[in-house]
Amino acid sequence: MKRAALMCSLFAMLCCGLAAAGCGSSSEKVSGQEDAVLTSAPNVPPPITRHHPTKVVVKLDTREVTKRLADGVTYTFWTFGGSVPGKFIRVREGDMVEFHLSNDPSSKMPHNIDLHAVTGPGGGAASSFTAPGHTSTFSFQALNPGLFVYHCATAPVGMHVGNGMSGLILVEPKAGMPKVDHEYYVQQTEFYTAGRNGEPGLQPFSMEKAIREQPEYVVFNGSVGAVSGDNALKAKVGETVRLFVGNGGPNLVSSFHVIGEIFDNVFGEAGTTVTHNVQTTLVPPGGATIVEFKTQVPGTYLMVDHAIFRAFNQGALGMIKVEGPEDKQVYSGKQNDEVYHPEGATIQTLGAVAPAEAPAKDKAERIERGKVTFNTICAACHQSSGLGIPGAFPPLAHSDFLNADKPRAIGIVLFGHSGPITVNGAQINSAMPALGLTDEQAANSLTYVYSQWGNAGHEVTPAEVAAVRAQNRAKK
Ligand code: HEC
Ligand SMILES: [Cu+2]
Repeated sequence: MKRAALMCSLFAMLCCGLAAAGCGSSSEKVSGQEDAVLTSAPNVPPPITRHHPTKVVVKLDTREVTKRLADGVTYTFWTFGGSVPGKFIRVREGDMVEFHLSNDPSSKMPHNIDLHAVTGPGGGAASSFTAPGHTSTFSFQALNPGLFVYHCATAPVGMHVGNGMSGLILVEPKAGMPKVDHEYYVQQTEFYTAGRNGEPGLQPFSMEKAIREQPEYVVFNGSVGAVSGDNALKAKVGETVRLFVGNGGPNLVSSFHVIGEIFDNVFGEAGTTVTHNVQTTLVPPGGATIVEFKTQVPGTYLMVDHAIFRAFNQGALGMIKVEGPEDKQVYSGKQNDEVYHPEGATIQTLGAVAPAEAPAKDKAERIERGKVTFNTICAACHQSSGLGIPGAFPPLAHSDFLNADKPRAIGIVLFGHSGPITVNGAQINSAMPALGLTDEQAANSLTYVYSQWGNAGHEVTPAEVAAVRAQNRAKK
């Protein structure tokens, strides 16, 4: 907490003063080439010791992997490099970055990358759009120093980000960063599972909860407990700690706080202005911060989103274990390794579901309501025209597949579908997630779809949806 030497501004030595017309465009000569060292959270690649810009080759892949989200709960994460958050990338201001994005052949979805460190359209998104089994290459110069979020920007963007596709890239200033004893990578993200928090099993993504910004999980480094217990961050008394903190969102602003510590330095929004003696700092989705502190008192410090139900009920809780001699003057209380008792990794389930919407009274009302559901949920993939996107999302317009089998279509809307199907003569082998719709919503959206674009005009009733749901339950 005491102001140490590192307190003076990390980025203050930059060229970015008012008069620096050249700020952001590097006049230094780029020489040499190296491969970027990429690390998984909470690890950070080693500091850059070069005094000149170079060509840095970054090789990152996208993979869809099913892993633990919380105890007893699994999730199919879409990842950069196999885990959430994506690999940490570290370059120097002025570096020429040659980016190779590979999409694993086993992926169901195309992916791309938008790096907020890029100056150029889409942050690289269009240039890096990559089908499964392909690699895209593009280059950019890291003009501005700072800590930047990167994320996937493939439609539906919210779903790619919400499934875990975000990470951090640090562009070190020319003058480098002051040495600290520990650097760690912490990224907050939320997950919108169809099942309630703690509901066991493989949980599908809920587009509806994501649109309403009501996550079931808010976590650091990809899962509940990822930075706790044996995986806690570690430091010794008297050491300096720098946290590179990102927020992948997709929706929530983090009120980042370490219980029992005061940040000596905060590079707010990961820019160049340093603030001292900060308790809690805001990290917006798609934004980052750098915080630094010196430890003085041993114990376990909880890292939280101070929107506190997220910490104790949804998973936004990590630990920093500080070991070493006590300093009774700074803190004289009874020391205990468990200062706070988190109320458990998972989580109480409370009360009733939102009251059900009154059922549509006739087919016309069903179509009208179904249009709303379609446009808020289905159109992200199938497009509001119903034409889909060739190779990624099948058409619902004039769909022979849809019109041929009503119960099958109901099943797809309720439970999702993966694996090859043929729609109007074109094969598609992709995945539609289970969307967690109510019977009423499923009935209305399908009735709308059937009423449009030359389709068969069927009405789908909630009773028919309920029957498909019951049949599916019986099969299990
Ligand atoms: C996240 C993207 C996504 C969303 C959202 C989505 N779908 Fe799909 N849907 C797909 C994909 C991908 C397939 C093909 C699945 C496969 O290849 O096995 C598909 C297949 C289908 C099919 C069968 C194929 C066809 O063209 O007839 C129907 C019917 C369907 N979706 C209806 C809906 C409805 C209705 C909604 C909204 C309630 C919806 N989908 C929301 C991606 C999506
Ligand atoms: Cu993606």
